[in-house]
Amino acid sequence: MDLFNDMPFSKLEIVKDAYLLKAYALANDKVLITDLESIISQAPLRHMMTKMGFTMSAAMTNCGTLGWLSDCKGYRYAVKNPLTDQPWPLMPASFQQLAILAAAEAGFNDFKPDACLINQYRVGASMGLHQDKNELDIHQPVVSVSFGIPAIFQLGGLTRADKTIKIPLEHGDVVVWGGESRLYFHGIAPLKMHTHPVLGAYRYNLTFRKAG
Ligand code: MD6
Ligand code: FE
Repeated sequence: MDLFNDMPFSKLEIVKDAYLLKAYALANDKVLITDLESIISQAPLRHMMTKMGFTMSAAMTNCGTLGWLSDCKGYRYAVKNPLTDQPWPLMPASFQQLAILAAAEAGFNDFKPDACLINQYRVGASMGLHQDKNELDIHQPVVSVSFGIPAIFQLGGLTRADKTIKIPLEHGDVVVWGGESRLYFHGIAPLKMHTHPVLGAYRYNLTFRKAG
């Protein structure tokens, strides 16, 4: 599979060290979606609880060596899916290749993702402003892939009070960020009603990380 760079995409530096690779995953969306459906069938999506006892509006699952979890004990990575007591599904080759090539496209040349968090949003679902800081090595970037209906990504700064910029994300878009922007607050605004021809009224986001 060397198809990733065969279709046109554009690269935009949103803020320092954060890149939008517009339509980067479009060339391979069929195989990526097939692999996504296989993961979801092995490790079903579920709504996790926050430490404060709220139910998250995005449903989540994982693949890779480590999976991200949230419950009454807080946020962490774990090698097993607590719902099945099994390891998370393997990270498919299609996912690994996309994440590594996208990271390199943004200048991060030795990205070694061991965790892929999968978020599923229905219309109206959102994700509040947060920082990704549960990973051991924050020198590694995060690669984020969007499929399905569009969303508005909010990107702020190092404090929650910093102003955010709004970045529309559509099916096939990839965001890569690390370096100076790695700990910036970010979130997803409530999704508006749309329908995607393959995925229906849902958005899927894959975030790849080196967690362990
Ligand atoms: C989302 N993304 O796009 C949520 N985190 O649905 C994230 O929380 C995220 O896109 C770190 C890096 C990139 C992201
Ligand atoms: Fe995040």
